[in-house]
Amino acid sequence: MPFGQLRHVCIRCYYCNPPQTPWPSAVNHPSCSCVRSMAIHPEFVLKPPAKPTDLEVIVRKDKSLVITWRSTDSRASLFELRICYYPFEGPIIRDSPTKSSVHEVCGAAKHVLHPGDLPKAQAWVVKISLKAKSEGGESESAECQVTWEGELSDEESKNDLRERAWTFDRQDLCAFMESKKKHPEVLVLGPQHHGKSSFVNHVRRCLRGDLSLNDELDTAPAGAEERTIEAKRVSIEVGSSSRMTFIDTPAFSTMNADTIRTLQTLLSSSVHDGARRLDLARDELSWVGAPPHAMILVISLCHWRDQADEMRTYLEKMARVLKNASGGTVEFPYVVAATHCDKFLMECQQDDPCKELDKAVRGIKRSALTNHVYAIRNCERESAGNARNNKATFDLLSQLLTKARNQDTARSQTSFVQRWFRRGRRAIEENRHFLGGVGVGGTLLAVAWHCTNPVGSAAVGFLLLGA
Ligand SMILES: Nc1nc2c(ncn2[C@@H]2O[C@H](COP(=O)(O)OP(=O)(O)OP(=O)(O)O)[C@@H](O)[C@H]2O)c(=O)[nH]1
Ligand SMILES: [Mg+2]
Repeated sequence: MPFGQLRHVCIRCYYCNPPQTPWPSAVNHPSCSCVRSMAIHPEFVLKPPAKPTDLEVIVRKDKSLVITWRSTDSRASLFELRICYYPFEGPIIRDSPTKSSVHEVCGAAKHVLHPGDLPKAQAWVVKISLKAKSEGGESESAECQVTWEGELSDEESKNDLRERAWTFDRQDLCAFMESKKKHPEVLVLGPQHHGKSSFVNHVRRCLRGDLSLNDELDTAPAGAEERTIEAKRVSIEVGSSSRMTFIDTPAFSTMNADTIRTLQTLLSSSVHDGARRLDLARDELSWVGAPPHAMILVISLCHWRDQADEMRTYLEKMARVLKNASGGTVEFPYVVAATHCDKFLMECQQDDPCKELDKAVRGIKRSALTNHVYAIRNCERESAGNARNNKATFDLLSQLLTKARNQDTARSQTSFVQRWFRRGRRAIEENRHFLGGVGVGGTLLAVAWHCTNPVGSAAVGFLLLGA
């Protein structure tokens, strides 16, 4: 009998024609005469089974798919699995996939190999739909989608990274060194578990042109505990003579008055290795040592998608502090690394993941008050390289150094020293007749102390004046 049709059964007889699900007790009539009474039992109209739930896909390294689901309907005896492949950057037209296949499955899982005629190294959007089947017909279809970016072979990846690192060294690092006479120091900052330490590890692999390098910093899956609890400097050799230092910091999870003060301190003073959040919060650090040259703000695209309002407020406050660093005297150079690009694409269920990624990046640009936002996948050790990701990483670094070259983040310190120097000189001029007996050495000592330590200088000034 075709699925979905009404079945004619004896209205009274349960025993001679037992249904798959129990009938109401009123019809359990053992003493019927099957020959006489045939009717349509309303409860026995065959219905399609319920839609399968918890449809999940895992993409393995070889791009085969492990698809699992659950069915709560015992009538579902068979499942129809349809898998369609669409190109990542083309328009997704539902009815015309590049490749599609249909599988009939009895259990609740299926391992599907990547189609032999589709290049594995290319980026694909894969749509999966699943229907349960029974005598009563087909269920509604459960759907899910996975997306991944293209991959480079180990050799291609190495060559691409080394070429980019060489260009970066020759153009951006050299120009920076010429202008500042120092190796660049970059602060890496952002909320908890957004991938700050992973970003430093990733940049190190990219700058060294080797994705098989070990992690320099500890990272961990998101949990309640924060991973990085003290600032750590990682110095990365670029080419044969250049180097760049990245300073990984403990998370800045919220932007309240305290964290804003700590951030202001970080942007106006040097950060020493091992500094914990409490050390960073001490205001007197503000005027000691030169601050970093620039900052990379790390924001996860998945957090941006899931906690949009919270992230928007966070970025707006952060941008305000950065644009008014060192008491409003410095516009601190920064760019944004929008991490977890791979996870964002993999989990995207919209028809055009590429467009969704663009939309997220545009949103981050608006809130972070900069156009310099780069969608990045932090490459883990031994992971496959990707041309778009390599380009985004080096574009970010190049843009950062260009901004840093054109800004003096220590300007407020310079003006602070200059201010004290001017005051000291005025004091000397005004009290020249007292200072005559102390000599030039004493005067210089007083001025030097004056510049670095206001309390000490006041004491020496007092002594000198008294002498
Ligand atoms: N898929 C994916 N995972 C990432 C990416 N970046 C980081 N992760 C993972 O996210 C988790 C947190 O990364 P961390 O680098 O420890 O993050 P963090 O911001 O330094 O964390 P705290 O120091 O605790 O604030 C780790 O499991 C990383 O492997 C990325 O771009 N893609
Ligand atoms: Mg960390």
